[in-house]
Amino acid sequence: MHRHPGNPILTRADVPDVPPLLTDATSVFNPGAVKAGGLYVLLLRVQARSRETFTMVAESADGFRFGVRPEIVEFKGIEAVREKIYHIYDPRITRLEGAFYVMFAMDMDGGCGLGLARTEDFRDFRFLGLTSTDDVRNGVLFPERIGGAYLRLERPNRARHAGGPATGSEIWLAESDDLLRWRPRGPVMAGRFHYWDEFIGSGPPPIKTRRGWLHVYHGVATHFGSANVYQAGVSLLDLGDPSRLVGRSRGNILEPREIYELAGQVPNVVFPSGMIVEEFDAEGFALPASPVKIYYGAADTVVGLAVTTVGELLEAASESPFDPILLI
Ligand code: BMA
Repeated sequence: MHRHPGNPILTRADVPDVPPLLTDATSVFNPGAVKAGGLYVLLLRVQARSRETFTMVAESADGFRFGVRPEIVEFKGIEAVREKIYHIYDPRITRLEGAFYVMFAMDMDGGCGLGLARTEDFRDFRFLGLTSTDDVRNGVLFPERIGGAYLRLERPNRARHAGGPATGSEIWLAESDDLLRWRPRGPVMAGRFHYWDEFIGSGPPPIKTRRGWLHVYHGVATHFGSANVYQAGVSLLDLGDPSRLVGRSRGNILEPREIYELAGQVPNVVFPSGMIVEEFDAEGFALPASPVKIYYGAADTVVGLAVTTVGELLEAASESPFDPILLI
């Protein structure tokens, strides 16, 4: 991955005030991304000095100079959820059957849930429902039905860093008939303990290529004394049965190195959450030569952009793993 020279492409200074809820924003990070009507659109996770979390929309004609709209996204209908929702965050955007679906984490007393909203224009957002029953995060929808079912990757939260929030070391595939009720199908990949990706979670929604579903994920190394290090990696899932892992990068493809990744609210974090692939063939497969833009949160404080191509990601996903047993 190659960092954009203008990084970080969004900082708190780019976030307009939306009084009374948001003035002098603290941080902006972990954006969902999509290209819609020729414009690059980001859904931003913005934190205020109250540490309340807001979702805001940013737009750009070139993919790196973004303007943030001076409004807070309202997910209409979310008031139907009976439980108190503390935070809505880390939105992932999937274009599916002509609309945009946004899947996000919802922190509630019972743990983290996955909420789903739909929009056609990034102005009006309709909350469709809480789509999980267990503690789970990093839900990403596939952009089409496979074998008749809607599919998503999700990360059950069954572990915890010392003193940190619940996390997990397995990514699962789940299926649904209506996008609202999901059934787990089985594990897709597991963390590789002692190495870079001990705890894992999906990044942006998968991209269809002729070789399989290209899946960028984050991995957390927890074996350092004072910090957990969040990095990005890539794996490849079988086209017809995405529960089958067919490739995985041995090392990470992006790790905290720049000062804005090493220092901030949560140091040593790159967290990929949005990916835009520019070129597809007539049947909807991403072209190997296509440029790819990956938007990521850096140190839970700013937004970074890293670029590559589909071909480079496929190559990285074909590296041999350290141990075939770990390539489940
Ligand atoms: C994860 C999530 C992300 C966050 C990351 C680093 O568990 O909460 O939203 O960016 O930790 O703090």
